[in-house]
Amino acid sequence: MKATARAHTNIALIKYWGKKNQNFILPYNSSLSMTLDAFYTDTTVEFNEAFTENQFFLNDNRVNNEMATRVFDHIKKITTLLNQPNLPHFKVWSTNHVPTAAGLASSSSGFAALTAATVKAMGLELSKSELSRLARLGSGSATRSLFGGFAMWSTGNDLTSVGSAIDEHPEMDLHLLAIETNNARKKIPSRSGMQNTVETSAYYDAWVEKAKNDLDLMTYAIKQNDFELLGKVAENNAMAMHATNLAAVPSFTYFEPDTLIAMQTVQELRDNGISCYYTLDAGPNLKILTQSKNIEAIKTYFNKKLPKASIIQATFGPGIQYLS
Ligand code: 2P0
Repeated sequence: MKATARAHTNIALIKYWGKKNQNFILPYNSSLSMTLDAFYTDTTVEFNEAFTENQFFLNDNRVNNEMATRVFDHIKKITTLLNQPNLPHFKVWSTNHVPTAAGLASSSSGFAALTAATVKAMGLELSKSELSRLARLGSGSATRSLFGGFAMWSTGNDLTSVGSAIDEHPEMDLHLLAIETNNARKKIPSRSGMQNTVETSAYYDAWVEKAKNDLDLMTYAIKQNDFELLGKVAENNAMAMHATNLAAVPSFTYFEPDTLIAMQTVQELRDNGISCYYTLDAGPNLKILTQSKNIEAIKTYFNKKLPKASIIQATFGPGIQYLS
């Protein structure tokens, strides 16, 4: 009863920001993402009668904190929902191939890989959609990491709010450059940040309405293979999400001084005829969306403007994979 799964992280182009149900992790709005090749998590789960306790190892180190509790709770939820509540103790080994420098959250790849490895170790085979529903109970963004290319997570109820593939093998020439200007742990976790915004921001309802419209535009851009439209909609959607935070009580932001410099740098590049757009999540590091021909020019310009920043490149990654 042992299995290993690999899941890649994803970057949301239409953001998930706020839950209508916190127990079941049901979002107010549907979201859409790009799965990334450069960043992934490998997770092995083993159930064994010989084990006397549950254990979690992250990057080869035994972990015994609230992160381990979240992992154990997730496995217990899965075994209960799949009607096998009396399995033996288990061990989980997880390796994150998500460089800290990328400033990307590993909870999307982490809970997708954990879910797939747990179900396979139980000897069961579920569809990606069924796995996505279970992954959601661990972390919302994990729903999308079961799928490669462009993926979507629909709002709905416990059974219908799942991820799906929009295009697992997109033709679009699309690359992401993660600009790391700050590698400190984020001050406001996304879970509490989004909840505060739902409860107090005067702009929250407007955000939900806008996210719906942006999703339609983004789906159209993908179908038309229109990079310019995709970039514009992604950038505008990210800024709208961050605007809801500024209007929360108390107000908060993930922007740092270098975030604003990086945004200005993207604008300067555009003014110079180099097509690129940005998005950013619950942290200060900008992610640039661009196409092959512009990558070197963007790197060179950023090296001048923000010489201390490290830049990591990615493009489309695959959906869930089983390594054993
Ligand atoms: C996203 N983020 O769509 C958005 C954009 C951050 C900003 O999903 O509470 O770790 O575990 O469901 O998935 C980060 O939130 O939150 C996130 P939970 P999660 O990618």
